[in-house]
Amino acid sequence: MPAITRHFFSNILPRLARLRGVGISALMLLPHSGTVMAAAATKPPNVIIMFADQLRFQSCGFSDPRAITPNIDGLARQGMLFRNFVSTSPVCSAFRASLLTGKYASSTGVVVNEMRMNPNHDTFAHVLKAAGYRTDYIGKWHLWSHQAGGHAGADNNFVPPGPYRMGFDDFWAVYNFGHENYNYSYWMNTPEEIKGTVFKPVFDSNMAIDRIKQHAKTGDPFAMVVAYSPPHDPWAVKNCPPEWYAKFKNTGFPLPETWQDVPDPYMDRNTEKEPWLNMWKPKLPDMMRVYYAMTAGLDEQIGRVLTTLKESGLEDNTIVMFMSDHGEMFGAHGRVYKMTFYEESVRVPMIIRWPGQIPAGSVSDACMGTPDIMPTILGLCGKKIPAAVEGMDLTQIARGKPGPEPDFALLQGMGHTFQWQDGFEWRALRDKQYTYARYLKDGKELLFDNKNDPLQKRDLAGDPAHSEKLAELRRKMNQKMAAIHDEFKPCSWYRDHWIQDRVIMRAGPGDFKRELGETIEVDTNYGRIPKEPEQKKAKK
Ligand SMILES: [Ca+2]
Repeated sequence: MPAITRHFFSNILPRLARLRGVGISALMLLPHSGTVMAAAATKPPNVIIMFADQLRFQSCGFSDPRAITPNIDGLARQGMLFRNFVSTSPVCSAFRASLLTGKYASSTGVVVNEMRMNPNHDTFAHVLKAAGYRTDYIGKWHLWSHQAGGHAGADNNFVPPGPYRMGFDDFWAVYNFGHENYNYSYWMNTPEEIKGTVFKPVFDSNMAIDRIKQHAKTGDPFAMVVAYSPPHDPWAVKNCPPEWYAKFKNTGFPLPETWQDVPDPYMDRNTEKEPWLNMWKPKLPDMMRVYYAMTAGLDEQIGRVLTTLKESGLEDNTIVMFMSDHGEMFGAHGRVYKMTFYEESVRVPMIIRWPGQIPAGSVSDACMGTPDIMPTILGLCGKKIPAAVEGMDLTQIARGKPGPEPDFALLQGMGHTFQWQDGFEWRALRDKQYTYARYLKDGKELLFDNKNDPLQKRDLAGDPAHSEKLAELRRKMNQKMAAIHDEFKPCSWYRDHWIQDRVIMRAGPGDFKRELGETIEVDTNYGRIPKEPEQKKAKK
């Protein structure tokens, strides 16, 4: 363990214990650990959710022989791979809000990045906490912010203990922004910054490992999220582990087959032609090398967590999920980054492992999307799903049995990545064969046959032979949107109707109301930490 982390734990853990009013030794002897141990046979399963940031399905070892991800591949061999899983709103914050709540972005109100989530949702952490679980969150939160850009420091990163932690109340080591992997900060239970300089996934995994060991001692069931930062940009060589970069130094990364010299005009950033040709085009191959190196480095750290789980004797009774918040285009269709319905952006790995319960090495083609994760977690744990949840419980599918599954995944592009700029909104539907998409600004429709054209080279929307299919998918998408109160508005409409000072006040279905706890009044000044002069500068 690197020195910085040893130092970190010797300082932070006793401090945390004091905050909770108990010593470290008492933490391990909390009530009912004995009875839980005795009832090991019927013990509730633990849940560990590990997810990457920007890792597409197409760049994992099980899908690309160039990738080095033995631990992610191993998870897939030991569990179920959902090969049609899509990130419903492929951008950081929207994904995270859906993951926690089981709702669409149109119902969480987290339509663009860099806002503060409304606390009046019931998350899987709330449900499991009420059932006696310890709930831990480590890594990137991205659901607390008061401004777009310039968001370093406590005001946009320190989430005070309480309702805005959405039920993750036991261990909290979080940041909201930043993808510098060797120079970063975390916040725990005070506004004090905790700085780190080891490869960031090492920092995350060290904390996760420590928590697993503690949970193994107390015997309490736990649910833990580890939200890793790689392989998100910046893809500079200095931002990835040098030993892993060396492994990819001579690997070929040609431009994608759907590369185009003209950037996609529907893209929210990077649409200037000059840098597209003179910066992105020549640099993409080496950016991909860094991306694959970051992913390999991340995989190694995921492996350390899985090894600890095994050595702690908790492997058999722990549901492990691995996924990513969205993918990466890398030049396909004239685009970089995410925020679009194309395969490289929405398809991400989704693996669930639970030895003896989920058939090892199985593959599901269910049309699973982000809102289905939360109810599936609760279903696997045998817990009641709150009524406001919009996703589907895929427990039966995960157990390898016939069961209900969605006919298709609805995809929502609610706006710009983080600004209130109109013109980038789209909706799409993806079933086991087709992707149908529609832009808001001009009504342009696209249709791809993913089965026969997996790279989506041929848009069939204008093909008379597919006009019936187009109409059918259009109708299904409109029906689904109506059912969840998704009115498909321009991005600025959401700002004007749902949001106050980047704090979400309501969303498509109306005011938020908790089922499992007290609905609280939202104060936009709550938890703010004024900082001069940045505070003034930030006001747009
Ligand atoms: Ca992300």
